[in-house]
Amino acid sequence: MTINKDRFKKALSKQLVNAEPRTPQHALHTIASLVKEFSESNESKSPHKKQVYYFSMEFLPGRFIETNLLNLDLLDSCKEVLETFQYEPTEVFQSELDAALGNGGLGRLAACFLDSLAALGYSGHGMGLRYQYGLFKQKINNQQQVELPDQWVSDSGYAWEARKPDQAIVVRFGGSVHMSQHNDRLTFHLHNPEEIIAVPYQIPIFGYKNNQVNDLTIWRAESTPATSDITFEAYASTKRKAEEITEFLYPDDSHYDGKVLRLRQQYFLVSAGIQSILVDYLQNEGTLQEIPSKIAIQINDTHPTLIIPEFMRLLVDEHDLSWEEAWSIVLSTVSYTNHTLMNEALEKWPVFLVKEQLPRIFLIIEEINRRHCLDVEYRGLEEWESLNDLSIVTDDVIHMARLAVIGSHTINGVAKLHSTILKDELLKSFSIRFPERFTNKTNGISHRQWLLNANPLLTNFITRLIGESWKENPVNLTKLLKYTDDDAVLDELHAIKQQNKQRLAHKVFAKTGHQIMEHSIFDVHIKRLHGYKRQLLNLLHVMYLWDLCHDKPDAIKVPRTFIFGAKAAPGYLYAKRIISLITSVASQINEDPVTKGKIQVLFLPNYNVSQAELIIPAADISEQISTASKEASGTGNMKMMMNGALTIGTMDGANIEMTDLVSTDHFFDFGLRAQEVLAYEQNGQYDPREVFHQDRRLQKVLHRLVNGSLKGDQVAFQDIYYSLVENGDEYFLLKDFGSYVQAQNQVQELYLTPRTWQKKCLINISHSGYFSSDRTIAEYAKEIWHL
Ligand code: BZD
Repeated sequence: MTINKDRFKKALSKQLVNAEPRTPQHALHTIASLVKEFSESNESKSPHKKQVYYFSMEFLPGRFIETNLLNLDLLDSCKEVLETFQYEPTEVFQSELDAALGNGGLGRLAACFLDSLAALGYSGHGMGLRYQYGLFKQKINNQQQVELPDQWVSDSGYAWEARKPDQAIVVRFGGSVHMSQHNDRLTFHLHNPEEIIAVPYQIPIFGYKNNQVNDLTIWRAESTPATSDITFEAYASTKRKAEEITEFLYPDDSHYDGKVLRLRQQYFLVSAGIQSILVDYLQNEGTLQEIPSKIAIQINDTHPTLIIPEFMRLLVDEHDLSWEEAWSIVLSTVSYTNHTLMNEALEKWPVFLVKEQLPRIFLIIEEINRRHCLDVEYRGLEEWESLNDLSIVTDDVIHMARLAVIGSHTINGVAKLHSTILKDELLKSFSIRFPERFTNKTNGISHRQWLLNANPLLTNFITRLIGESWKENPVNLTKLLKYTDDDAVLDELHAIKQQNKQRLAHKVFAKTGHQIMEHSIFDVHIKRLHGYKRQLLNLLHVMYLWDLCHDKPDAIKVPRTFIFGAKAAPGYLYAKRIISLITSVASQINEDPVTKGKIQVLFLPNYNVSQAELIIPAADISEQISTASKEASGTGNMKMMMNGALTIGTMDGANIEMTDLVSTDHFFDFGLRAQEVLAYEQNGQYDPREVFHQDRRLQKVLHRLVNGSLKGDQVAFQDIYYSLVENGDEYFLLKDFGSYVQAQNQVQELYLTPRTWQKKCLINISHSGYFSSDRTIAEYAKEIWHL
């Protein structure tokens, strides 16, 4: 789709000239309506192309306005018109609220994938839920996280969506299954189910200057219309029960919780999604048997795994295929991405819940499992230690990852290390049975959003040096390597970083009243708060520096600003306590005259995509310090690398692949290796008390948590102390503390030789093109979806 620039400018001018009210929000809606109008006349499912459907419980795109205008090549024209009518373009753009329909990395990855699918000209469609409330807004009151509802849809509606009531779908829960026999064939019917209407809302996704228009469909749950015989009270309760399905996003990114509402959300998504895909397909295309050559379905973690039995139900119960025929279609169409190895995050649904909510689906899962167990028994595979090890259904629970593996033709992890551990440890028996199914697809990020959009200064500079080609083919960033000894280039690179730091400092000052030291190292730790991500290790180092400011002030040779941004899951008490500790230490350090001009600590509340767009271009140091083996990939690491930060990190997730590209000379690595962590976990021989008793620095730092010298929640601080010293230090903070301090010293030393520092930044930028999600999507397209 090409929108003619002049036509767009004319149309926009015509609307803005008499716009009422003259608010930024109104201007935003005007622009979005025009873009949607232009795009709707062009959107079509290209009938000959294979269609990819990306099913995800979360999409975290943030704002669309600038991405869309950039992709449509209308950004400058739009700014021009806005200015003509005395609007401030940034104000208009920033009036868009973030669509925060995701928790963190997994949802953000889904958004980058949609962007890349369109940019590469594939027909890709997101399938998600339209939560009325997105991820909570975070406030800090008295050093505590407070969660507030996120009303991302304003009174005037959400600018980018279009409601499509004519394409609504009925989703059925509960009821009882009735079996009958017709000509040798068992048929299944659901009696008296609860019926809920799924209404799709479509959001256009534009390819980068290539006329491709894809879409993200988010489904909203609504009740069936009232019948004449239903009482007001009964109807009110039906309506409530329907609408609660898409009322809010579960705000936990790391812990499985068997809540019935979550199960209903998952089934609602997959049932509405796959039904609509089949309706669409059968209207326009060929036979059911041809589906695998026309459609690919990717499931983002196990959350949409019920698509496997739901797809079977539709093919067998509603389209009369035999079990074998149906299974072959499902298996050749669906593939599964795993995002975590952590046991507490693996979904296991109680049998009673699934039976009660989805009785027919439960029977199908049992049948899938029966056939799977028979197959294993028939093959006499010895590696299955017991039935418990192989069965989808054991005792009282359904193992969703097992169901996903058995019903998918391909299973991938999201970084090399992660995929290896997945294959050799977590799903070992399954990878022996289905070796050909397991593969790796290292994550990526949209360089359009995270470099072109977020960092225009750096973008223009790169383009001046190496031309435009890197925008379409980001691996061409390696062309920058010829400038690593060019003083003028390195000076300019430094100047750009400085301007981005000032931009952030102004924003922070306006919002919080904190004056950031603009010439300090901006040391950035932004991601969800979790024990394994080790924000606390960062803070222990900060507290150690605090002691140093008092004891040996000359040891701090370069001023440093530690910037944290993190939301904790509301039910994750330990994570919330760490936030309290960070904010407590921050307030005391920032007021201590001894630390003045040396160290500063900021906890920026309500970390989200829009904030990330400001923080990432300003980062000097990127903190990627998870306990090795725990972070599946990470994507913040890639964003900061692309924006010219240096990484301090463990050999975990995609960090390893970053060092493969730039070598450890251009990366501050430290800490236990994954195999060491796994070995300790198995042999139980790690004793944090040994480390504690040998390290005076640690003793001094940790003493503060229990001696009352920190203001705030003493119970919380003591609990943190015990988790580290007495309760086994699950995430090996004390063990890695020494080597982390050493690596941080190297950071400081390197910053004292600015030329070498800048050179390393340029080398990191040069190699970051590999981490564009265009590369990732090209790999999925070729090796998984066979587009
Ligand atoms: O997925 C994250 C991993 O922790 C990262 O290492 C990885 O880079 C990204 C993308 O692959 N996982 C999540 O973000 N997970 C969730 O957000 C989540 C949400 C709901 C339930 C469980 C997990």
